[in-house]
Amino acid sequence: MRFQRFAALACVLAAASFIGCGGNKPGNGDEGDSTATMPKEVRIVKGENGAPFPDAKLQVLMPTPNQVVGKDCVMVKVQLTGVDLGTPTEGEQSKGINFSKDGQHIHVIVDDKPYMAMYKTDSFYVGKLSEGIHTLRAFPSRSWHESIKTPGAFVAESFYVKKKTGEPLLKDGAPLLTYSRPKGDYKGKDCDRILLDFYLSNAELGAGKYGVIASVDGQVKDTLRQWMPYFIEGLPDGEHTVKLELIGPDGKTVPGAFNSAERKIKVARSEQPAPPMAMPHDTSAAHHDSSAPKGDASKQAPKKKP
Ligand SMILES: [Cu+2]
Repeated sequence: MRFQRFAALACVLAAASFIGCGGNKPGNGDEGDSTATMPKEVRIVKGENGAPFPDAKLQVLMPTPNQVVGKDCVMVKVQLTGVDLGTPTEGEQSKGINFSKDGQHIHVIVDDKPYMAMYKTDSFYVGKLSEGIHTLRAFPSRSWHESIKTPGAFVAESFYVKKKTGEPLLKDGAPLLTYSRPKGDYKGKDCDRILLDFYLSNAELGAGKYGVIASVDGQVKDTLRQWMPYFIEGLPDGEHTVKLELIGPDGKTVPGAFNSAERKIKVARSEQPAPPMAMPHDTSAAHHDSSAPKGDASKQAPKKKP
């Protein structure tokens, strides 16, 4: 009874927003300096791969592939090895980019929505879903939201809510692009280098091979030919649309429900991330990446992020 009440509450809260890892690193008190340097040109620059997690392996225990979930409020359980959830990734403080003070987490994506951040392996409610088929994708992330690209760390599956209706959007062996970052709101110095990161399945990037076209506000900025993190620099304050599109060796968009994806993000240099010590743990909506409850959603309300 008690569990059900908690579960229902968590579900309502989770459903209220597909909230995500869009927070900001703790402020250091001098972010105001960056307002003086207004960006001149938007550009995408190559980043570097974070230290590997060679043993990372993710399995989704619930829902199982093609499971018909009896309730519209869906709970996800996973098993993750090779990555310690909730611990900082070494080097996060030195990168000068947004990171979650809650540490390493899993990006959980339902259908084509922005990801939600999962900090424990069980009892994670992904919200109230419509009847019929849905797609779940998940992969672990460093604390600065760079995906862990170890083979075996990515899961994509279909499941159903209440009724086994609808066609699967995932095709076995077909090239699949999974948009991860950027997402949400960026404030203060986090605005200067914004991580662009994606997951790729069944496709190899390279000259004469597949590519990912990255556009910002409708303008193509680059065709990315390496599967690695990039940074968007020079984005002026305001709302922006970032689009990633998988193209084949022929230059055409690869068919598939998820191979062209876009997100709106908000950049506000003048807004300061909340000071890290200003509020008790787990109540902030502003300064860290808690799109969702850390672990047991039945006990902790998710933090809303756009
Ligand atoms: Cu993240």
